[in-house]
This record gives sequence, structure tokens and C-alpha cells, in this order.
Amino acid sequence: MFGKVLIANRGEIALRIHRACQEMGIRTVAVHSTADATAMHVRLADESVCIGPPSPRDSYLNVAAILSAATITGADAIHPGYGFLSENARFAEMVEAHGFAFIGPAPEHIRMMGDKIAAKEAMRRLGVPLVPGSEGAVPTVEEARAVAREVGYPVLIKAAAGGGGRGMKVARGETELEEAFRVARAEARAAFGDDSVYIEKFLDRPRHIELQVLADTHGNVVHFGERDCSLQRRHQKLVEEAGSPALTAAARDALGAQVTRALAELGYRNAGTLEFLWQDGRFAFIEMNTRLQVEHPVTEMVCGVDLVKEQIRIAAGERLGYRQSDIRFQGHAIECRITAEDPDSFAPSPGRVTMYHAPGGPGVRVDSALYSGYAVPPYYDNLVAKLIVHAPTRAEAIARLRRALAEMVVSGIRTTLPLHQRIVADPEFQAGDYTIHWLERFVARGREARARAA
Ligand code: MV4
Repeated sequence: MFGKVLIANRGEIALRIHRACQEMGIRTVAVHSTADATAMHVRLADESVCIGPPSPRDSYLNVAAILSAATITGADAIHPGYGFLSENARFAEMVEAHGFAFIGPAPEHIRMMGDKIAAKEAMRRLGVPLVPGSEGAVPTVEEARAVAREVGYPVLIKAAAGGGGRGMKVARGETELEEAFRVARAEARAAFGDDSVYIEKFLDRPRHIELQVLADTHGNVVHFGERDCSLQRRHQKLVEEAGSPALTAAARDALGAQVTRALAELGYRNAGTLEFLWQDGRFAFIEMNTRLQVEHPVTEMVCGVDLVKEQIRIAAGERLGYRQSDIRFQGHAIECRITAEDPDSFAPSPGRVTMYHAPGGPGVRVDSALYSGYAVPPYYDNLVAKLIVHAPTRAEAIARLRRALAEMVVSGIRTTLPLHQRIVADPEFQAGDYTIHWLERFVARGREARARAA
């Protein structure tokens, strides 16, 4: 096992990785920007190295500085967390070339899944169900028209280098297609330096359901069920659940069996998440994420697994110590992402946290790097806490969530806590009756109600 791990990240996820290492008897090295000198991940780590000024480009994305920090501290491995360098295949290669273990997938798989066309092609070959659409890239508007006619309108034109909602254009009919195609290509070229696009049938009311997997370096692949991440606004998730209120155990098992077979065939290793759209009782693969995800705790709660420890063990060459049949899904878990934003306008709200009080009690987990007196810096993403609850049933999890949200205090800055309180009190949310469009409409309804009241 590793003696020392460098954590190439900040905030709650740096702390989450530190906690896993600590319990495994592994020493930790925090890296930080000058803006994060007093951050909790720096305070708790065994050692810390300042790697640059506040701008992420100069610090958390500064590969040379991070590799130097690993070298001078004698780290054995690097955990990239999420965001920043976590899905940068070049970084993973450099980490390995410098003699460190990369706690994540092989660079070739990071690269493959970063190219959304290559990812879909791999999944098609491996028998995973896809959204109907083009076979590969669509280079001309004539081909775009032919594909769209075949799959039927509306269609979505997506950038191969996009993902997470970046670089998509809808065409509702043939009159819109040419313009949408040209704009999608131009935007893809400007944003990613790659104007490859592909086309899919546009699903109008899907749920976003993702499947968590782990693979070791000995050919074992296990899945940990699904997360329903449909509750998002502008591609930022606010609430995630495990399992999905829409899925039966049989549907989960069937999908899981297909996916684990596919990833074993691919020779994938470490943690991965496959994203699907789910509509009319069918799954359709859209993308794969080759990192630990923000919402991993809901899976940990229902499966009783520590995904970060598993990632570290896998990177050290250990075998998964269990089979698929050993994985049991117990109860229901829900996560609220609490961000430093105005709960109505979503304007960022960095600044000094004058008081922080985390909720507790049975089935409550808070993943956060906050403390009273901490100043949330304006340079990074505004996630300040994840509140996760676990209970035997979904109804009990919701009751627990309402109770925990009422206990939690973050003062001095605005947060999305009041919005989460409104969501969990909503009858449609309580019924589990939502698609990817539900939250935007809920937010709009709230705005209208407040405008009328004012
Ligand atoms: C789609 C879609 C409808 N049809 N693909 C957005 C994020 C990216 N991961 C894929 N996305 C979508 N792809 C087809 N063929 C709708 C979305 C989408 C979405 C997906 C998941 C969660 C939230 C979303 C919000 C808007 C659009």
C-alpha cells in the first residue's frame, strides 16, 4: 500500500480523500493556492505545498507545480479528485511517467471517454444501448440532414469534445437544421478547438440516471447501482438520489449486468460512471465520466462502501474483495449540494462564514470543508457543503432531510439551503415524479410566486 498520497484538489473533496487516506494509515500531502492557505484541507493534511496564485490555471491546473510537490514530498500516488485535472489524460500520463501511481483510470480510457464520439462507439461495440443517432462524426450538413430524417426530429447536435451540456444545439425541424449544425460546429471549434459534432434524437422528458462502477486491475468489475441526478439547473446538479425513484431492482440489475460486462471487455480500471437518459422505460447511454463524482456519497450510503478507499486500493494493485452478488442496496440516500449562491437569483455569494453549524443525528452525513470564520474564496466553484441523508425508505429519507436542513446553519453568506427546504417540501418531489426539466420549472414557479407577493 502507498505510504503517502498527494491530493491534487481543494475543498470538500480534498478533505474526503484525506479522510480515506487517514483511516488507511496513509500520509497526505495537500497542495493549495495562495487563496487557500487557511483552507481545511491544508490544515488537516500531514504536509502541504503552496503551488501558485489563486487562478486555477496557475495552481490547481499547474501540472509542473503539482508534480514538483509530489517529488519533493516523496509521494507515491496522486489522487485528482473531481474537476481540475481529474479527466486530463495528459496529466495521468505525466503522473505515471514521473513514477507516481495515478489514482484513476488508464490515460487511454480517460482519453477515449473524453471524446464523446469514441465513447459512444465503444459502448455500441460492447452492446450498451445508445440514444439513436449518427454513427460517429457528421462532417457535412447533407449528412446531418440524412441522419436527422432517419432518426426523426427533434434532433440534438453535440460536440465530440463537449459533454456535461456544453456545446449542444437542438433542431426541431429541417428548416432549423442547417443553422443549428453550423452554429454547433463554430461553437465547438471556438470552445474546444475541435469542430467534430454528432447527432442524436432529442429526448424531450428524460431522467438522468447514472451507474457507478469499480474495476480492479485483475479483470473484476462491480457496479454499485444508480444515482438519479435529474434535479439540476443549467447543468448544475442540486439534489441526487440513490436509488432512482423511477427504477425497479430488475431494471437496475439488467443495466448493471450489461455495463459490467462491457467494462470488463474494455479492460477499464478504477472508478467510473456511465450516464444514461431514461425515458419510456428505456436506458440510452450518453457519456462516461472517468472520475470520482461529487455525488458519490449517496452510493456509499446505500451500498456501505467507501469508494475513495476502493480507488486507492485498486491503484495500489489490490483486488476487489467482493463479487457483484455481495453488493446489497440498503435503504435510500439523498444528497443536497449546498452552494454559496443566492437561492433566488443564483448570484455567487463568496465571503466570510460567520457561523457554521452542521446537522447530526442518525443517518446524517455532511461532507464539507467549512468552519466558522472561513472565508469562501471567489475563485473556485461555490460548493460549500454536501448534506447526505440515509434512511430505510425514501419517505423516511425525505423526513430526515427536512429535519437536517432545518438544523443546518451557514451564516454570513447566502446559500441554497432555503431552496433545498422548498424542494423537499414539494409534493411532486416527494412523489419522485420529476424529469431533467422539473427543477428549472420549480425555480421559475417560485420566482413568479415571490413577484406576485411583492
Ligand atoms: C440529451 C438530452 C436529450 N436528448 N441528449 C445535457 C448534458 C449532457 N451530459 C447531455 N445532456 C442532454 N443530452 C439527447 N439525445 C438532454 C440533455 C440534457 C440534460 C441531460 C442530463 C441532465 C440534465 C440535462 C439538462 C438539459 C439537457
